[in-house]
Amino acid sequence: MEPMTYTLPQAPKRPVVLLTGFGAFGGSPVNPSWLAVQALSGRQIAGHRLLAKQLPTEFGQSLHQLQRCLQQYRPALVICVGQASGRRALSLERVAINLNDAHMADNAGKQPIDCPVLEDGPPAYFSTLPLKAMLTQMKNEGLAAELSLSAGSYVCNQVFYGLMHVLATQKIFKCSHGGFIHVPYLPEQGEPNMPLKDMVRGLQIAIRCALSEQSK
Ligand code: PCA
Repeated sequence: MEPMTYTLPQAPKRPVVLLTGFGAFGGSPVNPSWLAVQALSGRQIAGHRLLAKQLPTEFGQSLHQLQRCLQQYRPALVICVGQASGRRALSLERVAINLNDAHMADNAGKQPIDCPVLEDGPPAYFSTLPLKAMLTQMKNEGLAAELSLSAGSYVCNQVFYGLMHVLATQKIFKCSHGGFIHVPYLPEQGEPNMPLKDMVRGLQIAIRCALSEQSK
């Protein structure tokens, strides 16, 4: 007689929080945005599984890879993270603009000047993260944090704009929220800077806060 085979009922998959960071660029050997999100990959917060993906610092490719991740994981929450030299605080970005205007070539040698991210896209999108609540909680925890009105016009803004466009226009993401956070340099990269552990702590606060607002 054939042995009976039992299949265990599949545990329901946990909803995903997608975190992205960028690969190194501009001559620096590291990018703190990747180190910070990587440190959180695989952890769980409020019943969600955190998943970190690295995007290349390249116009076009970065957005294609993000779009592929969005389709594959259908995250409930997306926080894209990038490095911003010159900033001394975790910068909670409010607005993504439909403009690529690169002050230097990206890692593939491309330097778009005054081009839209998306032909016929709206001029801008707002973050759908609860930025003010996140800011308050980060400050209460003793972290340097600020709201920012511009994510620039380089690869980070392009990814931020592309993310918000997908979330705004695709039905499957109508309950998903997303946005962008810039982190300062690490101490070994120069001034001003922030230790990696503070970046990681700030992101954990951001995720917890966004998930608790979403569940209201
Ligand atoms: N910072 C750049 C691109 C990649 C990154 O980490 C930016 O602010 O556009």
